[in-house]
Amino acid sequence: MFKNLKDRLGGFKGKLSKKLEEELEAVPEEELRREERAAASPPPTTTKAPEPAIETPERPAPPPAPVDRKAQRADRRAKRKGRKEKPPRPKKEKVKATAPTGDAAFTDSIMGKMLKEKKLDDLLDDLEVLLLESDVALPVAEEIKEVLKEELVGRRLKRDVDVDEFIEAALRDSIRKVLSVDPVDLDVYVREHEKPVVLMFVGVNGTGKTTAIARIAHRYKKQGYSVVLAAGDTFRAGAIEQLTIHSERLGVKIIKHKAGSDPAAVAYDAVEHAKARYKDIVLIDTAGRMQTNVNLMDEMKKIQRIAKPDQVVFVGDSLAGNDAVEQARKFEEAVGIDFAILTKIDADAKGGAALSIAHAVGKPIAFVGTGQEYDDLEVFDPDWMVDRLFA
Ligand SMILES: Nc1nc2c(ncn2[C@@H]2O[C@H](COP(=O)(O)OP(=O)(O)OP(=O)(O)O)[C@@H](O)[C@H]2O)c(=O)[nH]1
Ligand SMILES: [Mg+2]
Repeated sequence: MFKNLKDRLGGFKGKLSKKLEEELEAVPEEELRREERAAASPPPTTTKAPEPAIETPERPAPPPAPVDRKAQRADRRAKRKGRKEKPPRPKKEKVKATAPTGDAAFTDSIMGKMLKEKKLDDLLDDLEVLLLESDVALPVAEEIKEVLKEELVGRRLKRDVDVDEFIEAALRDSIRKVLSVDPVDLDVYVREHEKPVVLMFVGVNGTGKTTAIARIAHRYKKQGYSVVLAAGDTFRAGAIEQLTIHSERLGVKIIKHKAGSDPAAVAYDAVEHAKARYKDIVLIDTAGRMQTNVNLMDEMKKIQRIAKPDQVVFVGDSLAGNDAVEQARKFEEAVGIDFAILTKIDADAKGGAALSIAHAVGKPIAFVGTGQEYDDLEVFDPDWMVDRLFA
């Protein structure tokens, strides 16, 4: 899952942290000493007190014991390369329970590591390219780049920060930000909403709508709800039979009409049935349709007008990458989607759609399909995605 994107992000992280390390090494030893002495006895000033983030606040003269900086750097390089043999440790053992990340990783001290904007820009362009190659939508790739840049430009890292960890935290942050739109918790929604809760599933052909419906039915049946399926794909041969098989396996009611009949009427009947029998949830299947087919998009609008679903669920195939994002946009324009389910991520190496849909459409991904079984439906949230990318 997301292997391609994960590997590339790992490579980028390595390059960026190497550059940061080199920046420190580029500062001549003599200069570092001078800066260190200056920081140890700062000139008297009438302005505000030093901030707690400063690495070496108001230490009295004499200057601090010289630290074996070469050894420190060698140590860090060796750690990066995963070498077994250890270079000589610096005299003072560093106590680093957890490396500072985010704002805590920065210092106002002139001794910190800083990456010049030009060098950073070049690296961030590499990041953008690798994201685009992983099918991340352009505005999303740009946003990730910008957020990361804001985190880094003109700021100096404390010397004891583990650069690798710091870069990973900054990358995680920037990705989490683009994934964060108002989340949806369908379990809470179903629990608190007036019954029946009506969900209509839309998307292009073969993305996994019918399978997603079966999985959602399974999920909520397990939670004790009564579920009704509406066989609203009256168009594709075999679609009604496919949903009927799921209803039998799952032991849930199905409302169906003849093949070729009006899908809006099927959906309406299912909702009426649920109301009359006090059922909790109605799941409306619809035929797959290309977002460019005006007639079929109009037919979908009619189902929506008549069945009045509480939530419209866009089902996207993660393997479609950027296309899935474009489809989501078009369905959003046509019927206004409430959230997305992204299927087949078990087979998706790129991860672009998963990263892009929420930001591009402004609607969250609520679940992802992770395999072929009824249970292969996982709740999606930004941390879930970020953890998989950096696992
Ligand atoms: N690997 C994998 N396959 C999936 C997943 N979800 C669905 N599929 C497969 O995708 C294929 C299409 O699934 P359907 O549920 O029939 O798709 P649909 O959107 O209803 O298709 P149409 O009704 O033709 O528009 C089936 O073979 C499913 O088994 C998933 O999360 N992972
Ligand atoms: Mg179907």
